[in-house]
Amino acid sequence: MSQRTLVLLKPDAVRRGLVGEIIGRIERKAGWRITALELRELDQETLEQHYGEHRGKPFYEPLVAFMASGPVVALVVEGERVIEGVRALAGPTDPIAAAPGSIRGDYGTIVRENLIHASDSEESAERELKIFFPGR
Ligand code: 3AN
Repeated sequence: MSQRTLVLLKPDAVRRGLVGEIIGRIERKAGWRITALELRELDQETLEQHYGEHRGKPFYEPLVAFMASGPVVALVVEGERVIEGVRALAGPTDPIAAAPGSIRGDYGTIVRENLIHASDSEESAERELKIFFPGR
């Protein structure tokens, strides 16, 4: 089942020079394709749309501030079961609990600064792709 997903390489990944490493892992999965890619700073409106479900949670304000602290790399990735697959490459939210071999498990220590966002379902992917790549 070919799908599309939204991937964001967060400001920590860009600052730490891990963009190539992370994109390389995605590119090396057989048959997946990057169909859009952009380095950009996220404004408050985009972040509020993207993280709206977390509004009111204690980590929301610091999360939005972190995501606005520097450029991110936004990508559209297409391919077989890519939604589940990029989530598996990323590992769980808490990088300390993430298995070595996953992106978060290999490079992260802090829950907020966990390097990568990837849509978690077909519904989320559709919603998030409209926010970041309207018209695609
Ligand atoms: P995931 O990105 O693994 O799907 P979500 O959607 O639950 O995780 O959370 C979105 C982002 O919010 C996470 N990637 C992380 O940066 C941040 N976050 C989630 N839970 C916490 C927490 N308990 N403390 C600090 N930041 C958090």
